[in-house]
Amino acid sequence: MRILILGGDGFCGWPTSLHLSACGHEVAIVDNLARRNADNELEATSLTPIQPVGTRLAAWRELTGHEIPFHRFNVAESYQVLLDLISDYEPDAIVHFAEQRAAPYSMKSSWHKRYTVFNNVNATHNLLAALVESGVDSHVVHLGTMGVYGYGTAGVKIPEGYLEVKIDTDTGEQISKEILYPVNPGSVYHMTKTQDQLLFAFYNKNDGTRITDLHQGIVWGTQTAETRLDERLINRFDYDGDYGTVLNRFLMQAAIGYPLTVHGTGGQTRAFIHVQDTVRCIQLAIDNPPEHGDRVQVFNQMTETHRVRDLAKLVAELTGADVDYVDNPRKEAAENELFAANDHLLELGLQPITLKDDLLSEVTEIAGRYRDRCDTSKIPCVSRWVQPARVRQAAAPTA
Ligand code: NAD
Ligand code: USQ
Repeated sequence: MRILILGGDGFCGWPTSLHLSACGHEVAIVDNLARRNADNELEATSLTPIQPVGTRLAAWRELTGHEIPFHRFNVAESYQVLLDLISDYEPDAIVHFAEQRAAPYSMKSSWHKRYTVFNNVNATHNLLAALVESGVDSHVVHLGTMGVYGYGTAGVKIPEGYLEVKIDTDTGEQISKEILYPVNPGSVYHMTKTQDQLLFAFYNKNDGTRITDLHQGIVWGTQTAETRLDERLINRFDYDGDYGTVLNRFLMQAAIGYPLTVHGTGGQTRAFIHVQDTVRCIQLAIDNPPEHGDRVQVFNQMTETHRVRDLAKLVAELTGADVDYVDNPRKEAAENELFAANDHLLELGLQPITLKDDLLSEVTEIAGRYRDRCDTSKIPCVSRWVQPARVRQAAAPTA
C-alpha cells in the first residue's frame, strides 16, 4: 500500500512510519516540525537524543534500503500543497497525527488555546476537503483520544464511539437510535478532538469518506522494534510539565530520584497503551478499512486502565521512589472510575503489552540511561486550567 503519514516526526508518528515501511508499504511523511519548535519555545528537550529528520531518514535508508520521502509543510495552513501531494501520491491510506496534542500546552494562555484550535481543526478539515477535491479515495486513520468521552461512565461501560439510546416519541412509541457518545472534553486540546469527530461524521455522510477514528488512551514507553535498531532512530521521550504524560514522567522522575508528582489525591483513572501497541493498532486499522458506505469506524485504542496514585505506588515499589502529592493545576474530577470497551482491536488480533511486562526495562533502558539529559526545572506542571485572577472573580459575590 501507499501510505501518507501526517505528523510522522512525532512520538507516535515516527515509530509508526518505520513500522509500516518495515512491513513493505510505500511510506511518505508530512510534518512542519511544530513539535520540535514547541521544545524551543518551552526550552525543553526530549529525554532521549532524537536526531534531525534528515539523519533519521538517512539511517533508516542505510539500515533497510527503504526510502521515506519527507515533506515539510503546515497541514493546517498550506492547503494547496496538501491537495497537490494527495493528488500526485494517491495514497491508499492517510494516517493523521498532525495536531497539537498536549492538554497543558493548550491551556497555557489564550495564544495557546487559539493556536491549538486553529491548528487541529484546520489540519483535520484541510485533509477532508483535499480528499474530496482531489477525488482520491484514501482511508483516513485518525488518532483521536479517549478524552472525548470525558472520564465518567454514567453507569455504563463506555462503548466504541456510538451509544444506543431509546427515545419516547410523541405518539407513545419508543424508538432506538445510535448516536455519537456525548462528548465531555476536559481541555481545549481535548475539545478539538471532539470537533474532529463532527468533521468526520459530516464528510462521511456527505462525501462517503472512509474514516477510522482511533480513540487512544495515554501512550507510555519509548521504543519499538524498529526504533531500537539504531540510536539514530530513537523515539522522543517527553518529560516536561507540558508534553510529558503521567506514566513516562513517573518513570523518569524515579530514575533521577525526584519525588513522583501525583496531582491532588491521584484518584484520576485513565486509559493506557504502550507505544509498540499504538503502532500495531494503526497497522490493524489500515488492514481493516471500513467498506464504502459504512459510517465512521471508531476503535478505543487502549489496553488497560489505572488510577494515577496506583501507578505512582507501582513505580515507587519497583524503584524505591518517594511520592509527592502536589496541588492539581487542572480542573478535573478528583476521583473517577473508568470502564471502556476495547473489543474491536482485540478481535482484530492485538495482543497487549501490559505495564507488568515492560515497566522495569523502560526505567532502566531509557529513563536511567538518559537521566543526565534531564533538566529538573522543566518537571513542574506550571500550566493552570483556571487563572488565579479568574478564581477570585468567579468566587466574588455578585451584588
Ligand atoms: P507529537 O506532538 O509528538 O506529534 C505530532 C506531530 O505532528 C509533530 O511531529 C508535529 O510537528 C506535527 N504537526 C502538528 N501540527 C502539524 C501541522 N499543522 N502540520 C504538519 N505537522 C504538524 O504527538 P504524538 O504524541 O505523536 O501524538 C500524535 C497524535 O496522537 C495526536 O493527534 C494526539 O492527539 C494523539 N494521541 C496521543 C497520545 C499520547 O499519549 N501521546 C494519546 C492519545 C492520542
Ligand atoms: N498527572 C499527574 N501528575 C503528573 C502529570 C499528570 O497526576 O505529573 C495526572 C493529570 O492530572 C491527569 C492524568 O495524570 O489526571 C493524565 O495526564 P497526562 O498528562 O498523562 O494525559 P492527558 O493530559 O490526558 O493527555 C495525554 C496525551 C493526549 C491524549 C490523552 C489521552 O497528551 O494527547 O489525548 O493523554 S486520554 O487521557 O485518554 O484523554
